[in-house]
Amino acid sequence: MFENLSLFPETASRIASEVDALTFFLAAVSLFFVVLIAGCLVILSLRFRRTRAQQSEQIEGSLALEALWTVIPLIIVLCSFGWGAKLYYEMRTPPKEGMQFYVTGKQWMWKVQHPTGQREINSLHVPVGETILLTMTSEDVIHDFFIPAFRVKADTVPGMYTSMWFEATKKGTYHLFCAEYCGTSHSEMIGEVVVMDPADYQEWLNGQPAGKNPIESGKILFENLRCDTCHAAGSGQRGPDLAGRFGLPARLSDGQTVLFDEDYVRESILEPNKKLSAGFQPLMPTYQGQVSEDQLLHLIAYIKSMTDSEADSE
Ligand code: HEC
Ligand SMILES: [Cu+2]
Repeated sequence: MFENLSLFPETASRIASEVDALTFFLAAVSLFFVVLIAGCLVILSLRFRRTRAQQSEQIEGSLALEALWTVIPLIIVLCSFGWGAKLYYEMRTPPKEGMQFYVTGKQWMWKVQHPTGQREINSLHVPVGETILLTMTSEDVIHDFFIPAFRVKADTVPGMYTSMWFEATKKGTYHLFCAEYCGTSHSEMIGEVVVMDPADYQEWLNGQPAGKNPIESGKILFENLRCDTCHAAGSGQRGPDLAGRFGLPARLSDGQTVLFDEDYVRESILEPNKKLSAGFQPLMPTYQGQVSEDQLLHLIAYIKSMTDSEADSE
């Protein structure tokens, strides 16, 4: 009966209980001081009210007191900061290994693609106990992907990628919300996250039209768009070798270095001349308007998957 009335969302991911512990700590500290200060206020007002004509003793200065109410709050605040920073770092640093999902926000729906290629809209099926990595973007305006039961939430921003990760610990169906006002039907941009046994998840996947997985789709695009004419493996090509580059620094012609990540690949495809790769001419044509957000994600997935050994054997 109170299912929809709960004051607190369910706790269904590995990070959730840690987030809650910090929340409760902050709430407890606040409550303690609220009670202390309000209590003192009431008691002292009663005790020293005018009609009783009782005078309190004036304290002109006390080093001990000053030190005490400086040091104690300082320690509490530093503890909260340290704890919060540690947790934030943990939430913001995706593990290296995990199942890579892609999420695209669009007025007003969530589009999801599974590592094996299956797609769904406004729902996300995941196996319990696995690390789920989400690479997210938006096709129009800023949205925000929010799963309260997992205590995870991140903006999806047009023109760039954000990432998020979680590990679901409890089977069940949970709310998925858009938490950034994004237009008329923002309130309908909702969905559900279904956490299943790995075997059930596999069965669910088998029941969905699979198509190609993002890496395969990316490989085909890479050939169809003729990227391979300039980016074939080995040196001496018109364009730089892309294999084994992902996640490493890339040198630019103006001497700067940038991280070879999702955003850099995206920009290289849409605005190739904005950041020139060191030692190369601005020969690459722009693909602006020719590739969709989905296709960009696929190209990125493929470039990410290219390893040196694979390129050598080709
Ligand atoms: C006509 C040849 C040509 C084609 C076709 C081409 N590129 Fe390029 N690409 C280049 C050159 C030259 C550079 C280096 C200069 C620059 O940064 O613009 C480059 C740079 C890049 C970079 C940055 C690499 C680095 O080392 O910093 C990426 C990523 C990239 N291309 C991806 C693609 C993708 C994906 C396609 C197909 C959609 C493609 N390219 C099509 C010539 C090409
Ligand atoms: Cu939205």
